[in-house]
Amino acid sequence: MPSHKISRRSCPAPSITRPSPRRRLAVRLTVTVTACAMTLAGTTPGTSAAEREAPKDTAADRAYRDFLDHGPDIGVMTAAHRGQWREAPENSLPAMLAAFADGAEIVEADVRLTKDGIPVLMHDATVDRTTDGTGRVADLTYAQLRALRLREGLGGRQAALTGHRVPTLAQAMEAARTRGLVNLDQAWPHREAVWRVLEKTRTVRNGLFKSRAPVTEVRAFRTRHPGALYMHLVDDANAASVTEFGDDRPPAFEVVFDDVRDVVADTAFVRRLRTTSRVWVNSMRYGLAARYTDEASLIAPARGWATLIGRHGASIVQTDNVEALETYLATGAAGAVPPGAVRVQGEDHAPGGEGVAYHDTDAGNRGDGPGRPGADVDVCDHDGAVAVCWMRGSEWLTYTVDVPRSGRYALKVRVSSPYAPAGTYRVAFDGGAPGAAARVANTTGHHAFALQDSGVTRSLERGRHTLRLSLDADAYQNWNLDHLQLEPVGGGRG
Ligand SMILES: [Ca+2]
Ligand SMILES: [Ca+2]
Ligand SMILES: [Ca+2]
Repeated sequence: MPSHKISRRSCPAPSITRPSPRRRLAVRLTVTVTACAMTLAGTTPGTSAAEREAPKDTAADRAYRDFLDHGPDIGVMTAAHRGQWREAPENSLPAMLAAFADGAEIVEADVRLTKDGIPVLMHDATVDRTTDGTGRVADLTYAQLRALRLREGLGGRQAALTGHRVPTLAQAMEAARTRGLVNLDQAWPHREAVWRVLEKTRTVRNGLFKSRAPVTEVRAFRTRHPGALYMHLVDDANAASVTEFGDDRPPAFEVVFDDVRDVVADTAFVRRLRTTSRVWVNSMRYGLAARYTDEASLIAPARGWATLIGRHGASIVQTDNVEALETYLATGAAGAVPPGAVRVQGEDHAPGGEGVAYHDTDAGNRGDGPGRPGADVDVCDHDGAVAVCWMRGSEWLTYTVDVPRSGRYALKVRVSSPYAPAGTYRVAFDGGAPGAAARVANTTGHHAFALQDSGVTRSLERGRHTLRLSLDADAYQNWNLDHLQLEPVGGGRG
């Protein structure tokens, strides 16, 4: 892991309540400097014992207080879906630690019981997708589960194996104790076993229960465990449960709507929730908050996070893009093109038809995305990421690129694929010969886009260029192309 992340981990989030998303950057930076200074001081021989032992206000303390704060000026909290699965396997300890280090106040984790009753982190009912084993979690002892290795990212049969193991809930809670909250998804059916783990690990204030169970059932649990943090899930089917809570509403509601006309998406409804509680929304996929998604936010925040926060009252956003959401909350921008770089969308190929602007192996657009009228290029809409899909051997695409200043550029491609190998392509500039084959790495999902180095660098004069990307005919090809990006190397001076 890059060193800047390690240093951020030792620099807690701000202790001041963030007044508005846009002011977070200033607050964060100030506190980061102070906290880093404190960390350094702590390792200096001259520091007094009293200073070293003074009780610290941890990131988890602040997340706990923020979670219970529903005032009008509260900042938006970030929840990391299954942890930072782009850096380590989903629901693994390093994925959880990376999410906290990258600024998440809450990490979502899925809790299941092993055959011998140990709560562990695992999303699916079986271990097949995310490990090198097979079978149901409920049919495996913890010892059997512990022998398995987790696969990278979101897993899948072709995802590489890592050295990481399935964590117990106890291990996860220990890891979270000073760092933040853990959203205990799928834990409700075995909530008493989970509660015992929280008590044993002294992390009652870190564990966030959630359910959409009948209010009487929720009330019984909260009466039994008054210290438990609880969030109630509401959609149009159980919106009335909000009223059933009476004066004893939980500190958060998770609001799920597949259409902006849903009752729970109504601004008046959400405003009422906000008087007593935080409002949690999910931006990972279409249908969780209409079409407001992470990927849509990366194209324009108004298509996602900005509208969820501004119009739909979100004060907690669960995301698959922690760093991008943190950047948005701090600066108001998301998915920006790096300084000096040029980005071309995969679907925005040069004008002209088959054999001129592109070669596609089948007629028409096989995807569900907005292709160009009359063009055969296949375009898909992956939860807001519009990408060329159904990419097959021998196909090629031509792009027009306006280079802002002369210099040397490195080509990166934002791609996705659940396969390994996923495919190979070659790049030619201005009608020249194609270069060496570049490999597309497995991103562990068609919907899991990542910016990858192509290995291609090229000196380009300021002005218009053509770039042709062609897929080797004799290689397996099954990947999606969101965009291409030329980034200046060494400042891009010409
Ligand atoms: Ca086609
Ligand atoms: Ca195709
Ligand atoms: Ca695109």
